[in-house]
Amino acid sequence: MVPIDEEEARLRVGPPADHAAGLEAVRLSVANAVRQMGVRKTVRNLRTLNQHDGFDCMSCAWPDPQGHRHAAEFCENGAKAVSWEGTRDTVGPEFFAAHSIAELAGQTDHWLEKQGRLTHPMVRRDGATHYEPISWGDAFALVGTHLNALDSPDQAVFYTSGRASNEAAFVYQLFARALGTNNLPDCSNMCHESTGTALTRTIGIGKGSVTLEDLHQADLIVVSGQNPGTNHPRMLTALEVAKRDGAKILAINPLPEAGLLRFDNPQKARGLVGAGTGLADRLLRIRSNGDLALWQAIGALLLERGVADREFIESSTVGFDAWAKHVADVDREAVLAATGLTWAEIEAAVDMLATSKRIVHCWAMGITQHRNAVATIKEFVNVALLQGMIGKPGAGLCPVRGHSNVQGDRSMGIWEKPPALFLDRLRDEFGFEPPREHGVDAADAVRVFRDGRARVFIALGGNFVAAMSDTEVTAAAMRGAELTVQISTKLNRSHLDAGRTALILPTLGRSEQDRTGGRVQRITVEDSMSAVHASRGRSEPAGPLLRSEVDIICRIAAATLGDRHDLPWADFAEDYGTIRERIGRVVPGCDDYAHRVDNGGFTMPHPPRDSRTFPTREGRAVFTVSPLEVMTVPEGRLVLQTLRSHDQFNTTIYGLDDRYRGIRSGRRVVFISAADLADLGFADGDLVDLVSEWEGEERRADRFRLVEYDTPKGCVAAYYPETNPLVPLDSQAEESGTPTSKWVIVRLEPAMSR
Ligand SMILES: Nc1nc2c(c(=O)[nH]1)N[C@H]1C(S)=C(S)[C@@H](COP(=O)(O)OP(=O)(O)OC[C@H]3O[C@@H](n4cnc5c(=O)[nH]c(N)nc54)[C@H](O)[C@@H]3O)O[C@H]1N2
Ligand SMILES: Nc1nc2c(c(=O)[nH]1)N[C@H]1C(S)=C(S)[C@@H](COP(=O)(O)OP(=O)(O)OC[C@H]3O[C@@H](n4cnc5c(=O)[nH]c(N)nc54)[C@H](O)[C@@H]3O)O[C@H]1N2
Ligand SMILES: [Mo]
Repeated sequence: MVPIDEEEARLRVGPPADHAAGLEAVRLSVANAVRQMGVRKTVRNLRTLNQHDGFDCMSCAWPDPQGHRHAAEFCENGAKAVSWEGTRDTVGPEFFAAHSIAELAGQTDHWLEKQGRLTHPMVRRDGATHYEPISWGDAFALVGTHLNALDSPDQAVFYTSGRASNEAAFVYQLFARALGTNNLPDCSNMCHESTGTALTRTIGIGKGSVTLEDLHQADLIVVSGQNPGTNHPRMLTALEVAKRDGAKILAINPLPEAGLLRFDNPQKARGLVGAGTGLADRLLRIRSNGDLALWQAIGALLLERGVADREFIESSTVGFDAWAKHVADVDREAVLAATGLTWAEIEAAVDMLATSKRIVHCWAMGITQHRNAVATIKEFVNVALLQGMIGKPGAGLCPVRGHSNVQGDRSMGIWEKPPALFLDRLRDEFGFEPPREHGVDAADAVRVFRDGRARVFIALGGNFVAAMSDTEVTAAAMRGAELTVQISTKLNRSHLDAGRTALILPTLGRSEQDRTGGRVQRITVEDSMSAVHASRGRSEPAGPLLRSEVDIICRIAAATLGDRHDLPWADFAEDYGTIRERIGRVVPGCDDYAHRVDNGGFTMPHPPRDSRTFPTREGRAVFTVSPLEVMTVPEGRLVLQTLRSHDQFNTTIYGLDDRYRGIRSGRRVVFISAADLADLGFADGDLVDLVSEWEGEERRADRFRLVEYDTPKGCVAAYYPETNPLVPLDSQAEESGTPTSKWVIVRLEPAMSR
């Protein structure tokens, strides 16, 4: 293990970058790929990544261009994800014999995943100190025995991380519902759930309303609470295209993220040689959680200036008058306090909105992971509706999704609150009555294990223990489970803080060839803009024993349900085409699914985008009124946002650098303003412990280096998942239940020397 002090000694802090990507990024990504995969595999993988007949990048949900694609249709971080999956290192029985679970638990998240790909099914028997090998057959039988011994199917929880394919997701939810539970939490609960909640209420569908083409055609793109240079690098290309055609970009972020400032497109000679494209025309350096206030003020100012698409408001919306009255009364002092902006800055943003004809609003975790996230997103919608910026070319709402298939998984029914229509169609297709009662979301999943109300936890990918808030509580809850089953590619925290009996089931990654049932199988995915297409990996699997996700789920299902409900698990695994036939008959908007994905894919219907129809209760788009609440921070305390470095994918830590923010060889840093350092009597470089305060409780994360940074006073930032122990389980967004990962009240204490 790398002790924290050693990491502390290695940590280097330099100046942050003022631009993203460029030649440096390409060089780094290819060199890293070759190191991990070797030359041949690197060429094969990177050549097929995001190509029409290749595999879909697993790094984010950004869409691919419809027509022409570059020979290198990927970004630095996509290449990292592929290399990480394609590594030649493996973790097999010898590894687990040599390392006890307790010993592995002392390692960092970076170290754990870096050991390589999981190659054998492994079990930790109740009371054992080590994992030992188990045959696939015994593993499936073991899961079946535990599930069949439950008093109620609701004692089982089926988690999904958003990398699972549509086919895997479909059979997984079918299995859970055939067993009798809607306990299908997913990573979306921690991610864009606030978006889904807000959009379903206001426009009648929980997905974004734009295509890539709309972004290209926009004349204003607003990017709120998102760091695309790191997390959606290919989005920078779309921003560049729009800018070339005269679009303006308004970015709203507490931090001056490099990718928002300037972009050197590595796919173009221009990017290779020189200056690149300046991106944001205006960057509003907002205080954490100031967005609700900002957008209410923007609404008020637009109204004052008489900006409104009256015809659209009349014909297609309800609630305008109440909203207009509400924002007209907005308290300007409160807005200034909440945002930390000047009135002139807000007016300047309003100028940009008022003079634009085609506006796209983009947002991500800086918006969704707040207590009032749903209200903030509803406010984006209010302003978009006011200007009629939905359902016309170049305009719309663009929540930028995280995991590459998180949106597809939802479409396939991975949801603890499934719509009645979906369940009806499932019943009609498969001839059993699915459960109607809502299941648990991610936070409730922790609660039911903590309280001994659930016994079996199955995870289709992901790293629930490290990704979820309140790490200590979540880990203890999982250790209390009778059985945990992790379908995984790499070793992670969730295999160590696992149930009394614990299974690790190694699975194929997306870049690998899937020969389940003796034929080459394809899978399908849906991107952030509702485009569905096929994906097929070509690499040799990391080991001969690996099984596909679909195969593993179907076999667990068969071992559990036998011929209950007469579901054709063997056929599904034999030929994924038979799953696609069923998807076509069950999932709304997927008619003729198998045929359409065979022919190059299609875009899922989206009534507001397609025809300005709004499937809400009112049958129209809905203006909503949200009270303006200014979240305050107690004296001497700071608000912490927990975010991603450039060298990680969620809990997967590729390396210890965060190039754009000037950090090398370490992750335990807290970005803090000079003013806060001075006020609190600390200096740049000091080591501190972070103590979070929540309803009389305290949570700690020790030994972080303070880094003076250009962040608003009172607002500090540090990396996730190291800071997840600080996020209280009960600190959740209203209505959506998303953990408030961007709003954690902390105080700093000098680190005790060791
Ligand atoms: N390489 C890479 N790609 C990824 C991921 C990854 O970890 N690595 N993760 C994937 C996933 S699952 C997701 S969900 C996305 C995440 O993509 P992002 O949402 O870009 O991820 P974060 O790092 O959480 O960044 C949050 C941004 O919001 C800003 N912010 C924080 N609080 C506020 C606020 O109150 N108001 C405003 N306006 N801004 C705020 C932060 O300064 C930061 O720039 O990326 C996906 N893509
Ligand atoms: N504090 C804080 N917490 C957060 C966030 C935050 O911003 N701040 N962000 C939240 C967000 S947006 C999200 S989406 C969640 C992410 O939560 P998760 O999706 O649960 O976590 P990941 O880190 O993406 O999961 C990584 C693991 O997935 C497995 N894996 C990788 N590829 C595959 C595959 O192809 N198949 C299978 N079966 N397994 C695979 C590997 O074993 C790897 O260790 O975290 C959330 N947690
Ligand atoms: Mo996410």
